[in-house]
Amino acid sequence: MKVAEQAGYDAWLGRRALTDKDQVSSLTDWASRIIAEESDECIRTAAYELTETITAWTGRRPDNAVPADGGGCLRIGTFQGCSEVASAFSEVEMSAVQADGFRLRRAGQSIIIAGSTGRGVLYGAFALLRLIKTGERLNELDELSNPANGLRLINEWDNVDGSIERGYAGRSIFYAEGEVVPDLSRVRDYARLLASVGINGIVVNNVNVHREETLFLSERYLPRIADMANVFRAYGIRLYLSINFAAPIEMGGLATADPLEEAVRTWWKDRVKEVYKWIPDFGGFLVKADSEFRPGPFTYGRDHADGANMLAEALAPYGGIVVWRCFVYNCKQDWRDRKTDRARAAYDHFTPLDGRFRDNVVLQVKNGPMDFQVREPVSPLFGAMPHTNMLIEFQVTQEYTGQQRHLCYLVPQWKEALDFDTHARGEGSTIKKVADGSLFGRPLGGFAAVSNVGDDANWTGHPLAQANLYGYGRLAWNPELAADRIAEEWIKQTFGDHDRVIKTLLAMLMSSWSLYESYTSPLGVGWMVKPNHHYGPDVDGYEYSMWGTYHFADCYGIGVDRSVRTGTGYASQYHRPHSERFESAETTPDELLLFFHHVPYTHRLHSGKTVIQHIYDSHFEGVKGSEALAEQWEGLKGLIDHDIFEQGRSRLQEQIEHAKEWRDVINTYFWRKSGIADEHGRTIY
Ligand code: GCV
Repeated sequence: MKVAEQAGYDAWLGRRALTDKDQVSSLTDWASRIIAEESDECIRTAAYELTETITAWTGRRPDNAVPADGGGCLRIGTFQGCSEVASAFSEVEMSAVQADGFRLRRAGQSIIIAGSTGRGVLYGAFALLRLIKTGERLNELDELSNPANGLRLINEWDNVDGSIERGYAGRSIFYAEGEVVPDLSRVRDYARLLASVGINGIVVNNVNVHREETLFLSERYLPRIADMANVFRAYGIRLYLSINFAAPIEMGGLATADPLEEAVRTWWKDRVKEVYKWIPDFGGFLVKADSEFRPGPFTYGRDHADGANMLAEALAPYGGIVVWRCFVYNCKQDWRDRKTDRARAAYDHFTPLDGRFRDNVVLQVKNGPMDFQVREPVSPLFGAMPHTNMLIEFQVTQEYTGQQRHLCYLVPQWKEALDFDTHARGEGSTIKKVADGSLFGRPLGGFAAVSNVGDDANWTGHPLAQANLYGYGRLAWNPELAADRIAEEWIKQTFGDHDRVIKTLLAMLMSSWSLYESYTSPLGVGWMVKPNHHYGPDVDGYEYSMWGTYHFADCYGIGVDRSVRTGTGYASQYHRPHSERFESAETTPDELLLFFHHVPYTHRLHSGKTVIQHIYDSHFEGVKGSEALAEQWEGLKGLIDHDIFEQGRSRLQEQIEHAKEWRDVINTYFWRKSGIADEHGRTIY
């Protein structure tokens, strides 16, 4: 069977025939004609998507004849390009639609999808299909939707040899054996998925740019990368590239990559010119510099602003941007040193540079100060650089959250970060307002996330991990959406409208993040994973954790003291009241206690339990919870696709076995380490 015909490939865009007869007959009223008169590429794509889906749903292919007798139709277009569209709205209504936004309206027998750009129309088309598929009635349809965030980016960590760094769903869909894949149809299907949730930019190669991908900026690769850009353009998505800061040396043969050196600046300008020759709407560069051994401006005594601004200057004439990552830390921490703190690094490096970045530079900051752990506080950098553009970076691929073998729906985690109030401009200074640029009045901002797809037929390995990709896009468009609403939308579109299926999957998804946390990472401690691949329990295993520097567990206690009074001082990087709250163990929330404080195992939590008892109990509860997930899934037998059912079943069985391993490894370690019984005098084992 071809991959595109296999279970899960259609994801949430499946085009099974609709079963609700009323819905089909209401569709045939207006959807039997689709009128799209403009030649804009995204509008053509929108018309195509609507036509194909409605044909599959109703069994009748819509035509494009203008209705003569006041009959209904589906009319799509922009206010400027289509007078029939414009005449359905007042001036005020039209001006409320921003660049990527859209309006959907019922007008008599017809439905109108309107935007101020073709891309907006495309998003409107996908939104209309979503409404129908989730069972909304369209009689009173009148909806305005603008994205909260200008940049809604997805980052691929794919390498040209076909591997994917932190990929858990097969090989790359973009590259194989050193080339862009000859057949781009799967890339096109990915573009559909992304556009359907509003993604408008894709970085198509790993931030760790190796020798071969450095040459993506050359004619060796640009023609095929331009082919990919063409595919994405039809879906309103601009293509970006990760670059190697040392490219002037490695590719250009220069003796230096010093950003202040004229020859280097000229070299970048020439390369940028070449890229735009091939890809006229190229988005820009993503840069990981002076981080985890990647080259950067530090080698030349320059700073991040010098490096970013040099590239920004080269891109500015073409409307390109530089996305500069803030993931920097000292990998070789000395275990005797309890003051150097990885959590501090991004803030310490970047805040002194506030105001120095050009307007077409945007800093990409991971949601937490460390690295996508199952539980971290938010990065304090978000409230600390009012004169700098910023993107929030999430990790959809589940590196530290079960690697798509365990179920972990991450939208609740992301929501918690986005709703966090930095207090940078008083109460209400939430991170979502920093990211969208509104808090500090910044011209650029938005979301970026590391993708979780590979060439597995169902894209994400675990069939339920698709919900994270879907949820990321929906949240980037509208961070106000509730996590359960997003999950329900996804379930209905992917699995249909069977009540038991919806309720069961919703309950499974919504409980999964805290469940995963319960047996892997007690009280914010994190990092207790096997080295390099980061899967499975190993308390001292993480490759940069020299003698436990990531949790400092000894026979007296556990946790990292990040207070100002006695620790690393990290707590002070937050505005008040958080800096005060995190300063003391008494006022730090339980789930972050060990992130901020080193406490004895007998320390009593707000929950009333001691730390050691919490570790012990939560690991047992985690196993029970995993067993419960598998039972819930069993109840879906016969109600969902057989292959998907079997895929889910085997992942959930694996989750139970691994949760047991986590329980036994972690509890045994701490029982031995602490040498104490639990609070009831029982031996902990
Ligand atoms: C792409 C973590 C991951 C790396 C990743 C890095 C980053 O360290 O383990 O695989 O590199 O984050 O975000 O740059």
